[in-house]
Amino acid sequence: MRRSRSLLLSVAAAVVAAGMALYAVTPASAAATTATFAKTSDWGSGWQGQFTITNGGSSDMTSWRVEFALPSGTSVGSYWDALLTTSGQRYTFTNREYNGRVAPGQSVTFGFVGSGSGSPTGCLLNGVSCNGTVTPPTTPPTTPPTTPPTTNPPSGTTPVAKNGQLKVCGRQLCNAQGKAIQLRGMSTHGLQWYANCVNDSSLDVLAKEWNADVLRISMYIQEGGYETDPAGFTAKVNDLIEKATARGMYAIVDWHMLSPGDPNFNLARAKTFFTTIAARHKNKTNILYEIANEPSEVNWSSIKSYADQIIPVIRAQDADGVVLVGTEDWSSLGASGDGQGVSRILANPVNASNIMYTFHFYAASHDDYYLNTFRDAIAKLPMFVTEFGTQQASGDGGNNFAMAQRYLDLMAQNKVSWVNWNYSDDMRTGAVFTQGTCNAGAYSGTSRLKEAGVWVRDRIRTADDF
Ligand code: IDC
Repeated sequence: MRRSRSLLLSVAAAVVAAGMALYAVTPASAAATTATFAKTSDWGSGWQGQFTITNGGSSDMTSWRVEFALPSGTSVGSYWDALLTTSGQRYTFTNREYNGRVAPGQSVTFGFVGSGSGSPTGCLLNGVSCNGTVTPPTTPPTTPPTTPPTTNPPSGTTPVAKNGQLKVCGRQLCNAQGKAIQLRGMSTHGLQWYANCVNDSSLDVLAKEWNADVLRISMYIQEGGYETDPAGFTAKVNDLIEKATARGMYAIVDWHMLSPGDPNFNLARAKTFFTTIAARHKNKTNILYEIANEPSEVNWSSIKSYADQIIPVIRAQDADGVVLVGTEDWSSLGASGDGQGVSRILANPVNASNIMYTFHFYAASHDDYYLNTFRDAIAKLPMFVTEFGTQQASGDGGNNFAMAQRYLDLMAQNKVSWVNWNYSDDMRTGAVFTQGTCNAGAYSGTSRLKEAGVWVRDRIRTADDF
C-alpha cells in the first residue's frame, strides 16, 4: 500500500516536472495571452471602450470570450466586432465569425459604448484572468508626437476667415453670420496612390490660383487604404487638414468607404478614426466630416443606423462640426437603384441635426433621371455634392460638359456646395493634371491641365458670394 502510494506520488511529481519543463520551453502560453481594456474617449456621462486581445502563445487561438462586470449604473450600449450576452451586470463578449482566429503575436480588438462612469472589473479571457490592466479613463487622444502643432487659419479674405464655423440652417449650408453660402473645391484622389499630388505647392495653387473654398481629403479604407496602416493614414489626414487650414480652406474628411458597400463593415475603424480626428481638430472652424463616401448594396436603414452610431462619436469630441451622410447606391440618392432613396430618407431621417446628405454624379453617365432625382432632393433635404465628374462614372472617358453645366447651374441657384473628383495626375480623364505633373511639381497655370481640369478650374475661380 505504502509502496504503490509513493509510486503514485513520484509519478505525479514527474508529471508536474514535465509540465514545468514544457512551460519553460514555450514560455508564452496562457500567461502571456491578454485582453487589455482602454477607454478611447470619455464624455462624462459615457465613454467608448476597446478591448485588445493579444495571442502571446505559440499556436493559433481559434475563438475568444471576454467576460467582465460593470458596476450598477454603468451599462453597455452599442458594440462592434463581437457578439454580446448579458446577465445582470455581467457582460460576455465572444468573437464574430471573422475575428475568432488570432495567430501567435497578433491582436484583435472589439469595442463598445458604455453609459455611466464605471469601468470593467473581474475580466476573464477564455475563463482565465485577462492579465491586462484595466486602464483608468483617459483624456481624448492627444496629438501624436510626430505631427506638428495644430494650425490657426489666416485672417483676411480666405473662405474660412470670411465664413468661420459653418452650420446647417434649414436645408442650406450657412456661415457663422447665418448667411447661406456655396462652397466649391476639389477632392484629392485616394491618398494611398496620389498623396504626392497634395503638398504645399499644389495646395498653394488650389487656394490662391483656383480660389478653391474646400479641399476634400479622400482616405480610402480598403484597396490599400486606412485598414493597412491606421496610424499612418491618420497622420496623413492630420497633415492635410493643417495644410488646408493654413490656406484658409475648408477641409472635408472623407471616409472613403467603397467596397464593401455596407458602411457598418468599417464601423469600429470609423469610430477610432473619427474620435482621433475630431479630438485633434475640434477647435478648428473649418472641418466637415463625411462619414461614408459611397454606400452600396445596403438598404437605407443600415446606412442610417451607421450614421446614428458614428455621429455621436464625432459630436462627443467636436460638437459643432457639420456631418455629411452618404446615400443609397453610391450616394446617388437611390437613383442607381429603385429611385426611391429620397422618400426613404424623408420617412426615416438620420437622428441628428447639423447634417447634410450627399449626392454624387458623373455627367457623362448620369443624365436627366439623376438630375431630376437631385432636384427633388434639394427641395426637401440639406444636400452637399461631395463628388462629381464631367465624365463617366469610371472617372474616365469623354466629358459631357453641357450636362455637367446643367448640374452646376442648379447648384448655383440653390447654393448647393460641390467638390470635383479629382486633384491628381492619374491617367483617367477625371484627374485634372496630365500624368507626371505631380512628380514635376508643376501645378501652376493651365498648361498641365486636362480638358476637365481647365473646365472645372474656370468654375471654381469665379467669385464667391460670401
Ligand atoms: C476611382 C478612381 C480610380 C480607382 C477607383 C477604385 O478614379 O482610379 O481605381 O476609384 O477605387 C466614385 C468613387 C471614387 C472613384 C470615382 C471614379 O467615390 O473612388 O474613383 N467614382 O470612378 N464614385 C463614382 C465614381
